[in-house]
Amino acid sequence: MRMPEQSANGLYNPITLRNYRGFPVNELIEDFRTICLARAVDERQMTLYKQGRVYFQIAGAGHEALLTGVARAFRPGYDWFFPYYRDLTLALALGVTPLEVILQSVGSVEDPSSAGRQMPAHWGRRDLHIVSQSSPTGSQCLPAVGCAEATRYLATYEPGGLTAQPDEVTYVSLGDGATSEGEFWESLNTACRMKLPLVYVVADNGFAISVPTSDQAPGPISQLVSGFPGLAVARFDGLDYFESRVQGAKAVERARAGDGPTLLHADVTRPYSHSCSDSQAKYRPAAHIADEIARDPLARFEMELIAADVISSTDVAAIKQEVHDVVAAASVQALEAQRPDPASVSDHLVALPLLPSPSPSAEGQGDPVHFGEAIRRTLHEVMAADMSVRVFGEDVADVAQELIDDLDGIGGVFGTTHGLQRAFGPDRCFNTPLAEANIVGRAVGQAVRGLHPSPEIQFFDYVWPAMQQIRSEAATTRWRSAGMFSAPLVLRVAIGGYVKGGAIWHSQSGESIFTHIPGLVVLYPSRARDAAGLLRAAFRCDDPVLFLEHKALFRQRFAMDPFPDADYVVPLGSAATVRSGTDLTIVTWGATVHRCALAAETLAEEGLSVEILDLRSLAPWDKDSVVESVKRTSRLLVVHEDILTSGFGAEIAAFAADECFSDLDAPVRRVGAADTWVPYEPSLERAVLPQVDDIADAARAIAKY
Ligand SMILES: Cc1ncc(C[n+]2csc(CCOP(=O)(O)OP(=O)(O)O)c2C)c(N)n1
Repeated sequence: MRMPEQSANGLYNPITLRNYRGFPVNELIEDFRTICLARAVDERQMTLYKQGRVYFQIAGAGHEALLTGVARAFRPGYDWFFPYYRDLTLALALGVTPLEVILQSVGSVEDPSSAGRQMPAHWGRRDLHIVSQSSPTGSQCLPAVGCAEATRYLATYEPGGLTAQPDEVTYVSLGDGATSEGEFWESLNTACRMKLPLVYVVADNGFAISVPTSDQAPGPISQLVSGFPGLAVARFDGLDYFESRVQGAKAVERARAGDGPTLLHADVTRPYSHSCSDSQAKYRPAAHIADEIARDPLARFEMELIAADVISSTDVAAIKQEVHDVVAAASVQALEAQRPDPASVSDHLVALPLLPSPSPSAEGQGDPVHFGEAIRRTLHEVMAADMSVRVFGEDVADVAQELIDDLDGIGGVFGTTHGLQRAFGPDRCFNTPLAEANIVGRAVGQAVRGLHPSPEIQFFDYVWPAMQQIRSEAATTRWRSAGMFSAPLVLRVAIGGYVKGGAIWHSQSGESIFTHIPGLVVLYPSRARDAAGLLRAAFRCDDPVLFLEHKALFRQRFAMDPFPDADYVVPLGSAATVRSGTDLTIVTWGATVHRCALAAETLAEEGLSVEILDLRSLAPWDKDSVVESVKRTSRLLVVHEDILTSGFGAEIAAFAADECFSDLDAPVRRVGAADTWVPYEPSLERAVLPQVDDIADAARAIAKY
């Protein structure tokens, strides 16, 4: 072959336009260069780690041929990518530069993926559609499904002018070990049922840190998934660039054509230890490691290209020297690059909307409506105004679409979503599998694409399977990407006890577990007016909101209000004064607001004037109103339904100890549920959850102090 010409961007482009094995040789040489580049980045980062100049390192070696081959079928900035940490070569093939990779490793503020917040190999670039990555293995699969769903919805409805290419494909990758995660299986369920344009790449390097694949599962992943209807599955040698290219192209073509998802199971190697923190010599015989090194995909590709006269060994040497120089220069530049300002660590946690306090005249004039009805009406209102809002969860739809004219439908087990499917169609209000991670994870993927999903968790007691998606995906998206991505979603969850017939798995509280999550807004209304006003506020957030709906309030007369006017929007972090008083402040929220009001009436008869603040919003919460009230009353009682130990009341009490100490004439007290589970039998439940008498007794004790 003739010597390649060096193009302006430094790539070696052959003058000849011939193909080899059906592929243009210039692409083969470009991909060979990308593989060499990835290897050079790995090696440089290992050196930097040994020199103590980066703090973590994880290699992409062994996966390079697979990823260059597969990447060829995708279009950066057009398709969408949910990679994992071993995908260095994919990132480079899509357009991430070696400098950007090393900027993240050194923790520079110039790292475009996370501004120095995330460990190395956590990819993310908005312009290339590489969605910011988290670290939990497998959790990316569900947002990837949501992203693929969003493609379809956006291309069909173009809500608010937002659109998508109808033939976009979503890429998601994971290791063989990560396929053991439930989220992977929950994602396959929906990918197949909805025939989504998704390509799964399972890079099987035989190990999950030290655990061999055979210890993970009863068979290879391509065999395990073989029963999924509509899933195309291919197992192949991921060390073979050409085969990877063929399989990648087939999968992408299938997805683009609307024929559904494909799972590519590629056998690859891991010549280096799992990461810099691992030493594989402890669990892999030397001969085994040597064998992997001998099967190096870089060497194999190189030998084939030389043997086929696609490239000469002189070209190879020149390419290796060129990428070495590029990486060395990138390394020097990254080491000199600016580090983040420690004062910025809390930037990009949330971007709360500034909402003015509504005028009292906006509180509404009409007939009072129940708490649950206020939520139902607000959902109708929000969905009518904004096509990007979609409501989904277990039983939230009305009825099978073909029966919609014959039956009334259910619309949620509490009826709060009743009529949404009828009014807005099955693409906007629909049932999901009975799988909470699936519900929230798909919402995250849709939110990242600009939609404003509103997933529902039927009972707070069943939110736990979704915890990873709430905490590790939704709540971290903005922070971990330094504001490049956000995950605006309104997660509605029915919570609480004081309902006959509930028990340990239908009556628990636990809001403090969520107020402990930076990046999550937590709202907790206690009456119809606030339910509407806070739900409206929730949809104005560009961040995830946990909207807690107390089950015992849905049909209570005392929680009824006229449905407030559309401009009644409750500012986040603003408490409501339920009752003014001078002797004692009670801070509370949710179903204990009414119980505190009853206690206050009794106490008033005894001459004690109680002020009640309903926080309504727990993250953020209204510190100013608490300080202001305690200044006047000098006494503080915090009441909540959640168990006492580590309940949110502990946070308020600690805050008061710091900020209100000089104003207090008595110790701050708390009333909460006993530190046990909520039982079924009514007298047992009464013994656990705070009652009016408990509140009154605590108030008297503080007043007497
Ligand atoms: C949910 C979760 N559990 C544990 C870990 C720690 N961890 C990081 S990588 C890894 C092994 C993953 O192996 P595999 O999926 O096969 O990918 P590979 O590293 O081999 O490419 C583990 C256990 C994690 N990041 N997330």
